[in-house]
Amino acid sequence: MIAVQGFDGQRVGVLGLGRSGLATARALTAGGATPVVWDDSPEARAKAEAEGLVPEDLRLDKVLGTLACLVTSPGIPHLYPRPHPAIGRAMALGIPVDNDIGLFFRSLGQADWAAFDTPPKVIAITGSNGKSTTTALIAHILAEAGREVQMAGNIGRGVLDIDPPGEGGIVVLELSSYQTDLARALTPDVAVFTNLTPDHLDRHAGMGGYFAAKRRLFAEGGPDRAVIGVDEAEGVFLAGQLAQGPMDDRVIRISSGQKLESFGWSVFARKGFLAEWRKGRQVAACDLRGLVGLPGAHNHQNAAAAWAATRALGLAPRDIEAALASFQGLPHRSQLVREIGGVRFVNDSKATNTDSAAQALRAFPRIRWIAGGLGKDGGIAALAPDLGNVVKAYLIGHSARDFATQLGATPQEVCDTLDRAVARAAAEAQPGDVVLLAPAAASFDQYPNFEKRGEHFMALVEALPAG
Ligand code: UMA
Repeated sequence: MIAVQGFDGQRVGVLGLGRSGLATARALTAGGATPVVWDDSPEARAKAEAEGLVPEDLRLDKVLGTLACLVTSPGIPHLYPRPHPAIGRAMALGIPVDNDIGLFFRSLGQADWAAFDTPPKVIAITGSNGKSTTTALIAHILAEAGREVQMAGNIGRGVLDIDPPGEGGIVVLELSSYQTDLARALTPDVAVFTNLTPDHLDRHAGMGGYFAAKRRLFAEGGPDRAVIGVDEAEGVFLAGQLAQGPMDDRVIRISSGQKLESFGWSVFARKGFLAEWRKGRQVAACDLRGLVGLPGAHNHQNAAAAWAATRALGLAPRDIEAALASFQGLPHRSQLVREIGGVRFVNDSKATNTDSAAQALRAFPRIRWIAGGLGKDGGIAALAPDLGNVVKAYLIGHSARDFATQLGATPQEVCDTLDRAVARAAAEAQPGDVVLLAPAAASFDQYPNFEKRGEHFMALVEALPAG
């Protein structure tokens, strides 16, 4: 773990005792501070007590008044739609409010780094879509190249939970807008902005606040290199604002679809090929078609971001290319489960909304599409332009009949359960087809979460007879 520096002998509040909160409490103790912990859930408090932590109600002024700082968890609002009562009171009392990301950046550097030839580096990834895949891909490429690498942040591990990095070690952090919005220190060596589409707007009071939260990762004096997706207006603005001119190669522009040839440094993917350009000439290229862990244009953007970030750390194109080929993808995201007689079975259970389902539907040519669950507002109406590759839909869950109506002329069958949908799709699939679970709906009508739905799909596919 990273021992938190700067609070030795002081009391520090920790609000929220999930993954980030518990890791923060341990890291504060390791740094000589006394964590004063609170969670609104009695179960979470009991779990913390079992670890030897002593909850105190952080909503009370008499407790808040004893703190040097209040550290809050990303899932707890500090501004919008309204601050959690403890945070609102702390702000009114003038007590600094921070999060684990701020503590991490303030505590990472160690005196003994001065003796290292290669000090540790931090790569931080933010953006609306593709963050987790890009983070995992960067970590995979670095590990394959023999670097000591650790992954943390929004990808599921509290940042203070990692081991102190050694000589040449690299920390790859996925950062959500909840995390970048508040952190009082944000100083990665390389920062990546994948793309921007509306998300979490209630927490940021709209799109302006959402972009401002992500932009904090690139504040003046921030990263040595900024990798910026320029397929939306916000990315174009950010790249233009950070670069001193188009040839400034501290900014690496990336795109999926655009040719970016007249910049200091750029990496772009078009029609399944990746190209890297530097100062007006092409310096590397890579064929992305056939990469099993990275199907579809959205994954090619992730590949461009990971290529740029690892090139910024000095890796050679041939090493990156080899690692792209061995990347297996993340569970439940375009995950190839099995191929039987020329039919591929792909688990994209994470596609819980129409945006992510659309990306999956564009990624494969002939799709037997398993969809449904607890549909969102508007159902699948927004997917009408993306149904061209669907040979037939197999509909499950609460929304099966609504989705059937919205599909209109697309061949379809209401199967109700995943068991039946997998059996029917497998029986009807022809060589070259992809049986794709991309539900465009939440799982909660039939499963506790999307992971359990994806695991059930994988178990059903594994149980199918071979060829
Ligand atoms: N809590 C309160 N009061 C409240 C709200 C919550 O006390 O008003 C308590 C809950 O009872 C719970 C704790 O706060 O015990 C949960 O805190 P949290 O929601 O911040 O969850 P953590 O377990 O600390 O996980 C967080 C991130 N969660 C969120 O951002 C919601 C994890 O990202 C991250 O992996 C983890 O820190 C480690 O860094 C998850 C996520 O859903 C994957 N992220 C969102 C997303 O990807 O869309 C942003």
